[in-house]
Amino acid sequence: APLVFSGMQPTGSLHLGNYLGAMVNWIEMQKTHSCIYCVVDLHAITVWQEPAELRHAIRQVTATYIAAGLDPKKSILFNQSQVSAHAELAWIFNCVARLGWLNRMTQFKEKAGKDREQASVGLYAYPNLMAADILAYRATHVPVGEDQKQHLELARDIAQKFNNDFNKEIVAAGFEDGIFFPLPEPVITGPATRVMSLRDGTKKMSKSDPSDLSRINMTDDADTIAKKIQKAKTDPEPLPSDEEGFEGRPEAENLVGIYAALSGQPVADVLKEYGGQQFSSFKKALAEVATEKVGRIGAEAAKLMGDPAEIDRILADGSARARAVTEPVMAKVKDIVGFIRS
Ligand code: AQP
Repeated sequence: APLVFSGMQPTGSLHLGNYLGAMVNWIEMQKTHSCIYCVVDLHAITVWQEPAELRHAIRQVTATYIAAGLDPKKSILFNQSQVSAHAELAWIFNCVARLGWLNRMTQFKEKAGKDREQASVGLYAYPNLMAADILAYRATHVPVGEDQKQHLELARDIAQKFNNDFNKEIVAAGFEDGIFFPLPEPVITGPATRVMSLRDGTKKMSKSDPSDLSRINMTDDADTIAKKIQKAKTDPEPLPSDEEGFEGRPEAENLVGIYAALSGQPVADVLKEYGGQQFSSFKKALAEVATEKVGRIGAEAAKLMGDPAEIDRILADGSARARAVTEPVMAKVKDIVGFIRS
C-alpha cells in the first residue's frame, strides 16, 4: 500500500518556501494516504545548533505543522531522534552508499562552502540518513520541494543496491520478487516547488540565509510580512503580461509565483490582472494574501506554543506509533544483513 513520508529540519522557524514547496502537499495527501511526518532533529545537528534553540525549534516546527492542517491523530507526527531506527538504518546505509554517489551531492557542496575540511561528517552523510528516514517505514511517496530531487534519487539508488546486494536473503525472507525496499517516488508538484529568496531571485528561500528579509517566516506578523514584501527586490519594469515576459526577471517571476500559489490561481490569470502595472500596487495585493494565509497559521502555532507539554505529548505519542512501524522493518533488515538479535 502507498505510504507517505516527509520531514523538515528544526533549524529555525519554517518559511513560505517550506510551506508552498512541501507542506501544502503534505496536508492534501492526508486525505488520500497514510502519512508519516517528521521533525528531523538528527538532520538539524549536521550544522551547529544551540541546544536551547533546537529544543524550541522542534516544538515550533511541530506547532506550525499542526497549525497548517497536519492532523496528529490521523497522520503520525513525531521527532526523528525519538525513533532509533533512523540512526540505525542510516549506519547500515553508510555501508551501502558509495563515496562517489555522495561526492555528487550539490547540497553538500553548497552548505559546506569553501572550507570543506571543517564541515561535519554528518553533513556529508546527510543523504544516507534521509534515505533511512524514508525506508525505515518502507515508504513509497515523498512530498518535497525541487531542491530535494537529487537526495531522493540517491535514496532510490540505496534501496536498489540494498535489494541487489542482499537478494538471496531477501528472497529467503519471503520477498519473492526480491524487493525489500520499495524505490521511493518524489512528489514534487504544486504551483511553487521552488520559492526563491526575496532578496535574490536566483537563490532559493532558505532558513539559513543570514538575511531575514530574504524570507517570509511562518511566524512573521502582518507588519513584518508587509515590510519584507515592500522591500523585496524587483526590477524597474512593470509586471509582464505573459509568462514569456519573465525572461531574465527572476524576482518578478518569483513574486508572481508566490501570489499565484497563495491565491490558488494560475500564473497566467495573475498576469492578466496585473500585467502592465507597477510593482508597488502588486506588492500591496501580495502582502494581503500572504498576511491572510501566513498570519492565520502563525497565530494558531503561537497558541499551540503556549502549551509546550501538550506538544511534547503529541510527539511522544507519534514516536510510539512510528516505532511500531519501524520495529518489524528493522528486525527484518538485521536478519537480512546477517546480524544476530535476541
Ligand atoms: N525555497 C524553497 N522552495 C520550495 N521548497 C522548499 N523547501 C525548502 N526550501 C524551499 C522544502 O522544504 C522541505 C524542508 O526542508 P528542510 O527544512 O529539510 O531543509 P532545506 O531544504 O535545506 O530547507 P532550508 O529552508 O533551506 O533550510 P536550511 O537553510 O536550514 O538548509 C523540503 O521538502 C524542501 O524541499
